[in-house]
Amino acid sequence: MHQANLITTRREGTVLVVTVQNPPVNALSVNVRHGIIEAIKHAQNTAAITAILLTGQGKHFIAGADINEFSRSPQAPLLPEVCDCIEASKKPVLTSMSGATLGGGLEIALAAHFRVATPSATFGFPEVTLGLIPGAGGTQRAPRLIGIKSSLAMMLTGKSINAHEALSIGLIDHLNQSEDALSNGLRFIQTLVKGEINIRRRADVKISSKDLEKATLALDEARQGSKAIGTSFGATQALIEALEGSITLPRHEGMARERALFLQCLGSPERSALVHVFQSERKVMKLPSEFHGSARPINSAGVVGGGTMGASIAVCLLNGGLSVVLIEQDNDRLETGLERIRSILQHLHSRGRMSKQEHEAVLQRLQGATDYIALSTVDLVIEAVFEDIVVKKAVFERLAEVCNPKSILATNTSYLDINEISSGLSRRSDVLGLHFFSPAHIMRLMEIVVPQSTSKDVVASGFELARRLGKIAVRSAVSDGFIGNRILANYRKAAEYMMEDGASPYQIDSAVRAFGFPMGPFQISDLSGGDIGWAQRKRKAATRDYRERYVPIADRLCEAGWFGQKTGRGYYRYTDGKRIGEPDEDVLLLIENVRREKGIKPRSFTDEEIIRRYLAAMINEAANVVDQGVAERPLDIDITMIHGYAFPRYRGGPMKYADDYGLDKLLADIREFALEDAYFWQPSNLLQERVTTSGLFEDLNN
Ligand code: 3H9
Repeated sequence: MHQANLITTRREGTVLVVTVQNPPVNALSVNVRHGIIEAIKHAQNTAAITAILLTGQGKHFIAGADINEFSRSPQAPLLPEVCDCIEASKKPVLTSMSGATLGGGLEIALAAHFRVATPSATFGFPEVTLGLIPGAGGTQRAPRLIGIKSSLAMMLTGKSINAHEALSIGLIDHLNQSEDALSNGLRFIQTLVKGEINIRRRADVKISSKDLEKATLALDEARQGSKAIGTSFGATQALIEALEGSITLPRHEGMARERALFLQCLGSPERSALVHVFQSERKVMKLPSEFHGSARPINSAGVVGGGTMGASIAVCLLNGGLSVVLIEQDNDRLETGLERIRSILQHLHSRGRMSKQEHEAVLQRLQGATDYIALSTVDLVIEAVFEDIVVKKAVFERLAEVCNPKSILATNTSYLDINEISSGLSRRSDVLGLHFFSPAHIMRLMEIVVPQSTSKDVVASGFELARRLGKIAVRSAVSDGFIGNRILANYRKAAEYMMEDGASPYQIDSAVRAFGFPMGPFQISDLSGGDIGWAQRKRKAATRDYRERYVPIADRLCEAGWFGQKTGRGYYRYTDGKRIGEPDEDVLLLIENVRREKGIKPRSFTDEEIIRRYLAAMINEAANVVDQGVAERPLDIDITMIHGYAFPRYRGGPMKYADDYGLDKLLADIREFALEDAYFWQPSNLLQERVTTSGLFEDLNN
């Protein structure tokens, strides 16, 4: 659309209808801001216009400031000016909203004199999720309309509320029955035109002393709560400070404070990281145009294997509206698998995540069978049996025989070579990896693993399925551990090397948590069970490169039967079934023994060095993964590590973090570590190339 057309105006009697039309979400880019001011000014100067109706074309009213403008220098008119202009209008301004009204969009609505909405409308201040605070008067106008408590609740969480909630807290004046925002707005505005209602400006509202007391209390509570989050969430602190200004400062000073805090957040690394993640989450889901329109319809699915993973994959598919057949080897296993699925569904229902009707409908769509023939009509099969190539190959041979020729045959393997699994099949082009993360019905990440021979429509179908299941899908080529587990294997090794060299597992976990991960690597190992990795290490022992340093500590724990939480002992001791472990002297002794046997003289590590090594190992392997075409772009790594491995979102993912840290500094770190172990610390070719050409990983994202 031509820039000049981002705002249209037309007359309906004496009402000026101003429509924002800036698809896809009517973001407030500079020409929109300019157009709104022009329209408001025009209305002031035209005697025949008695009121202004502001609305949005398409699904959403306005989804906020234009995120793409944050990295450029701001261009006038700025949003605060637009809001002030609306508020100061001598003729009543009404916003009529449908779909999403977010961030700056809601600030526009707050500046207007009246607000009406359709039943589907939602409202929110998501700024904090982007490392920002409302920067166009939201923190000053919202408390004057809905009070500090509701403002805090909306702004601190960034979550949207629906139209009914908005009406109940006084955010909107009227909730219409129909979805036609324009007609609704015109109907409401007639009452204004007739002069039955006076203009109400938020600026004129004074907060009473009783409200002031309550507000101060609410802010204090928020301040206590935000301490737990840590200083990295600068936006949270700034938000509380700005809201405080709405009760302690004269309005113009409150506005000035908000602006200063907004600009401070705008320039922060957290803001840049969070916007990078927002945009990357959308980019990973986009397939090149040659894939468009080719997805096969998927309405029914089979899941082979009713273990923990198979059951939670089945729940995902059922929740996505598919009918599901679970396949198990015999009736007992089948009943156990079905029971697992039913119990997850029951849990979701009892937690209010699923209504009674939905729960009943989902159960209707679930079936079980022990004969593969039950899969003959399904559109998709996901194999989730034991991680053993021989077993998986046998399953796929059977699937190729019984499934209809249009069906997609997927494996949920997390490590195995899918080219090998499908080798010898007559229909290799139908085979795809759909790697869910555990628990599949909760974790949003899904790696879509594409073997060489897979057809385009099968890949497109994988992405379409992910969209339907509400997943974030990342495309990966076949590789040992694909994107995520391959990188994980490397930084886990770095953690083990540090443990053997002198850092305790408790110090490493604590340093990793302080960086922003919810758990350290040894806590995770205890949670997932040490036996899984043990079995894998035994399988790989024969093919391990002799130059690779091997730390036997994990094996020793397993030999003692200490598999982690499930056995009450692992790296930590879990007394009385507690899920938070205590450091264990016996484990420290065991580590000491290993060091003594190997003649390692323990040395101390600072937390800073632990993080430097942990992340260098992560980023270096991630660069290899991009270099070898396993991940398409650095941003695919960022999204995988954030959604699958809890890399702190506000740091933008490992590749974004590396760009911010300095790639030359990172390479220097790796070269320094290589002096001790040149085999492990081989700098990635891609990293070296980026440093030589003074490029960033970010440059490879587009
Ligand atoms: C703010 O307002 C600050 C102010 O307080 C102060 C200023 C002074 N800008 O999500 P979708 C794009 S901070 C630019 O897939 P859905 C998005 O990238 C802002 N582009 O659709 C995608 O592009 P593409 C506060 C935006 O239907 C396309 O729209 N606002 C923006 O699933 C479709 O997006 C927010 O944080 C934007 N603001 O969900 C709102 N928003 O097609 C963020 C979206 O090229 N937005 N795009 O991939 C959302 O939450 C969702 O997009 C929304 C629609 C719910 C609106």
